[in-house]
Amino acid sequence: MAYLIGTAGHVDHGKTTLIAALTGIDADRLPEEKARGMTIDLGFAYIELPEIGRVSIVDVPGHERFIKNMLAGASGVDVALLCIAADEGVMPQTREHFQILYLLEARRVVVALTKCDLADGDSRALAELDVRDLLTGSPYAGAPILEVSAHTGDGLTDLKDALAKALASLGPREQTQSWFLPIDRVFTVAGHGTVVTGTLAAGTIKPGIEGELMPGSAKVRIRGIQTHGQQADHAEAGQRTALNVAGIRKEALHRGQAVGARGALFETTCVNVRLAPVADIKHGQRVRLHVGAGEFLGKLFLFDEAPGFGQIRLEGEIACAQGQRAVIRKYSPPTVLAGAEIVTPNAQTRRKSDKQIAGIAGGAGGSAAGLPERIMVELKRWPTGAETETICEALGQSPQALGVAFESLKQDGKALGFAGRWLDADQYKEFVERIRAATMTLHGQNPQAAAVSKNRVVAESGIEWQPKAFDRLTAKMAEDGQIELHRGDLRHPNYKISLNEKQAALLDRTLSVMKLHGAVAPSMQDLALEVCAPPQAVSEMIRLGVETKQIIKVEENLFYPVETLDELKRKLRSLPKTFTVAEFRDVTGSSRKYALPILQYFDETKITKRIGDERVVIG
Ligand SMILES: Nc1nc2c(ncn2[C@@H]2O[C@H](COP(=O)(O)OP(=O)(O)OP(=O)(O)O)[C@@H](O)[C@H]2O)c(=O)[nH]1
Ligand SMILES: [Mg+2]
Repeated sequence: MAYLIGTAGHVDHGKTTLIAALTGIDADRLPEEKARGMTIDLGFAYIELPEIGRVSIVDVPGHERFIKNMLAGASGVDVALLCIAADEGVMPQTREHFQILYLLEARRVVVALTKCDLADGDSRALAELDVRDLLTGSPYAGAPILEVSAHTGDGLTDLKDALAKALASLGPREQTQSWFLPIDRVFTVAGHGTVVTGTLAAGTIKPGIEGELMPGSAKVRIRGIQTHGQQADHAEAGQRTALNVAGIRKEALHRGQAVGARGALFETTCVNVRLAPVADIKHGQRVRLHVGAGEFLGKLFLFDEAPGFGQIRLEGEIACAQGQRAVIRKYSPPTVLAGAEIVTPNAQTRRKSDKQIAGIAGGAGGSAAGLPERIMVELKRWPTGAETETICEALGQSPQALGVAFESLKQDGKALGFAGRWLDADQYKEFVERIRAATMTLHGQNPQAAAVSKNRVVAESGIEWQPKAFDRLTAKMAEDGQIELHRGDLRHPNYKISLNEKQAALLDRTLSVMKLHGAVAPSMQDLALEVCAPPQAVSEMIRLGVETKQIIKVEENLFYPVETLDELKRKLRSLPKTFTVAEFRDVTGSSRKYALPILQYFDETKITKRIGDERVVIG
């Protein structure tokens, strides 16, 4: 398990010095930082902790002018090391950083009361009271406070233990399938090419895989990975990670972009967010959205219909992931307005769209891990089934991102898809019943038809789907024996054509005469003469016989009663193992005119099989 510790605290409160004392690493890497004795941009280190192992550290600047850089490094922090100088106590950026950590959902806080060698007992006690006040009422109320001095080394061992304990108390990180890395630094290494660094925000990553860079939508290949300054065979979420990337020039890369697995990220200019306001927010106000390692300008709009949710329309393209945490600041002065969770990364700028609002509220549960559940919630809202695109839009996900979730729902039998149209299992059951009931009703309206047309079932059942989706649905029903397909028409399995007495008698007579003729089927005229009925009436009887499955059409104008064909099948058995049409003709006492179509029908129905000029019985 990989973890990230992030420093926080007011300028000059000893963050960088403390990290150096704990790890031996000077995180101030810029010449300007060394010259000014002040952190300007993010610094990185790592620490070995008992029973935890190696843990990444991000050191942030405390000066208010560099809050933007602090925000770039503060995402994904497992344990925040909040540094407060014992001789000064809580100061403005102590509060501001603390608020940001809370909004970005840092999981634990450990407070270091720094520079204790400079403060007497009273000042230390006063500072500690200050800190307790700050923590009270927050999720970090029970955070440990440790007195330390980077100069004398006092309290450092206890601090390490407290950090280890805080990390050990964390549950496993939420598992996500798709990796992505917000980029906070870009540089080149002689002989290696372009390197991007960041805190791996989700998933795991191995050398050799491909990723997508956003914004820019470029494909990149991960040539190599470094963590904690060493080559690594993989990196995990939470780790500071350096990726040696091929396929992209350094000039095309900058902080604020992100690289990730296909489908993990969205390139977007409009996001819907769940808001956690900490100040007054005005509808239409210009804001700074801090997501990943980037700061982006845009306008914030509030949804009247979905309180607690808003939309940010950005001034340019940004990269973000569904469920990602963000901070919103005022454009000027840049004070913190709210925390945010990206609920719809690729939102549409249609404020009043019902679909979108409901989708947002449905997505309030929030994380990528809950996608199947969120699809199920969404499906319930569409009594006639939802299109894949509708669900993607409502959840703010790409079809690729939802593919796995749909597949797992299908596997579990919770949802069914028919040519891009989805139903949950209960809806499907209801649809099956509606289609069966509609089919039965239509049978009743035309009792002598063997089947009813799909179009009429569509109209009768009110399931007005595209023909392709409806076909898939009825095909599945047929597979499960819930409906019968009859040359594209539908038939209820329990339906029996009802004939009146006269019809039944005429059909019986027709069948008897047909049977007498065996394989040598009479012409319609002859049959009519023998049955003593008009040819039209006999022809109608043959149609009814076919629909009731008592007569089989072997070819155009050639019909046999089922019993006659059964008899002919029996005759097949008296033939040699392989036999010719002539041999069949002779055994049935017919002529080629009848023998050949009958054998072809037997071939089709897998009773016989043709091998060259001969046949064998297979069925
Ligand atoms: N006496 C004493 N001085 C300290 C201690 N820790 C830090 N300092 C001094 O305080 C000053 C600021 O320390 P930094 O570590 O740069 O403070 P910082 O919080 O990283 O500052 P920014 O990154 O600019 O926000 C430096 O001159 C340090 O030498 C300490 O434990 N005791
Ligand atoms: Mg510093």
